[in-house]
Amino acid sequence: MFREITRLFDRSEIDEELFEDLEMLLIQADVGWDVSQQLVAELQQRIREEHIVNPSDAREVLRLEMIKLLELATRNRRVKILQRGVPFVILVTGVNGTGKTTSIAKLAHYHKSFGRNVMLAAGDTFRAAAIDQLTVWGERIDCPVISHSQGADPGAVVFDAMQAAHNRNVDVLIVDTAGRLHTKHNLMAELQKLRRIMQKHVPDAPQEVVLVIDATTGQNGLVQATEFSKAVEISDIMLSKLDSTAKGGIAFSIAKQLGTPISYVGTGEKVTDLAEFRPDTYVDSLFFGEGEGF
Ligand SMILES: Nc1nc2c(ncn2[C@@H]2O[C@H](COP(=O)(O)OP(=O)(O)OP(=O)(O)O)[C@@H](O)[C@H]2O)c(=O)[nH]1
Ligand SMILES: [Mg+2]
Repeated sequence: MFREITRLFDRSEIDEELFEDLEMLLIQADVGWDVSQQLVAELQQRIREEHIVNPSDAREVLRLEMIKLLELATRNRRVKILQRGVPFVILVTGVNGTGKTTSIAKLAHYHKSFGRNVMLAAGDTFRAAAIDQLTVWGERIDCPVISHSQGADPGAVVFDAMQAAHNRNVDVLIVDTAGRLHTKHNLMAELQKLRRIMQKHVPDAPQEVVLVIDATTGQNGLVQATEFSKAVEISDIMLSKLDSTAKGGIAFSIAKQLGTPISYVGTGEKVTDLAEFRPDTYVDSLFFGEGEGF
């Protein structure tokens, strides 16, 4: 999709058709109607004000405007301080199937690569398979997993995990949650309960709340993100399955509408398929297929 946008500027002059096609392509690439309009309007204005006549210069302006949009949200990123002896708790949320459990394994691997002591908590007690899946990941990446049986109270799992994290000098505790609580009220109540339990041990836990959004769900991902951010304060977004979509424009809607920083991207099913999100690398990879691994 973005390659087509790049090609759009391979013409001899800037004309009205360029803007019409650009808007259409942006919308098709999941950028969303509002943000697409905004980007086209900004581009037109700068072309006028800066007397730009060369289409390739116009493309560069668009590229910079898109980076700026993503950087606005990135600026909201909180500084994270990992203190020795205090578990840094990461709560991972999201609708079912978005890639939470896989992302937890990736985050665990990421933190382990810095030499941190990582532990996982199987807070998704809804299905036995969810607990097994996390356990298998734990074995694969050599990471202890605290779990109870299916149907157990996630609060009890988190309570045990917090205690175990303290006892075993864990630096990073990552908590899985169920994505299937159907009403927003239940979801809110559950996440708030987990937070209270964590805070009995660590007053500012969870220090990171990651919302996993499946990039292939397009604008629907934005709707989910809006709902979740009403239930719990999201600190970071993980955009998963970017390898499975040719679009990727959802990042711009998220940045604009939510202002929540996208911190990570998932680019495959392996633990190593995680990258830190960088606006410039992201835009370049969309436009030119560059920036391997972001
Ligand atoms: N291609 C690709 N697949 C991914 C990525 N992240 C997760 N997946 C796949 O998406 C599917 C769902 O992933 P899970 O981690 O089980 O998702 P979940 O949110 O924990 O799902 P539930 O526990 O059922 O709510 C699995 O088949 C994963 O391998 C990614 O970045 N790229
Ligand atoms: Mg899961």
